[in-house]
Amino acid sequence: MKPVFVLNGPNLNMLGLREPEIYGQETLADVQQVCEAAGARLGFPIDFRQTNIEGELVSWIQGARGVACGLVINAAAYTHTSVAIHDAIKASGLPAVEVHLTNVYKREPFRHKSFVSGVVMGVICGFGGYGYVLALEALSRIVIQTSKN
Ligand code: DHK
Repeated sequence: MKPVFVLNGPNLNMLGLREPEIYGQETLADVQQVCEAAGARLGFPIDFRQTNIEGELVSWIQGARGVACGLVINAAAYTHTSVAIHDAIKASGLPAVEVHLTNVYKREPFRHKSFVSGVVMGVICGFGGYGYVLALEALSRIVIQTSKN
């Protein structure tokens, strides 16, 4: 089985330290662990990455084409700004799920706009690291369905 790329954007390396009243106590290593456990259960390897650099995220999405079976992406702040990430997801031709730890719709209005939402299968937000597990479950259904067709 091809891996699922789980891609994380800027400042997510600071989870656990960063505004814990908003983002919680979970670290990115904790999130990686739950993703790997979910991947093992669902039957696909997880390639889990984080970067603070927009272009690196774009290159990783490009590199997923033909290599990964799908993408789970938390582009963090780039969600609200990046046409480049929007274009890269579209060009990848891969099923993708957008994830946010927090419910961005309960937060500042600038977080209500996403350049990612229009090019993914669906969006999960507000459930902390568990949202990544939900995204992987949704993705596995899509991948299984597509492989049957
Ligand atoms: C993470 C960020 O860093 C913010 O810039 C987004 C997202 C929300 C999250 O909830 O995971 O606005």
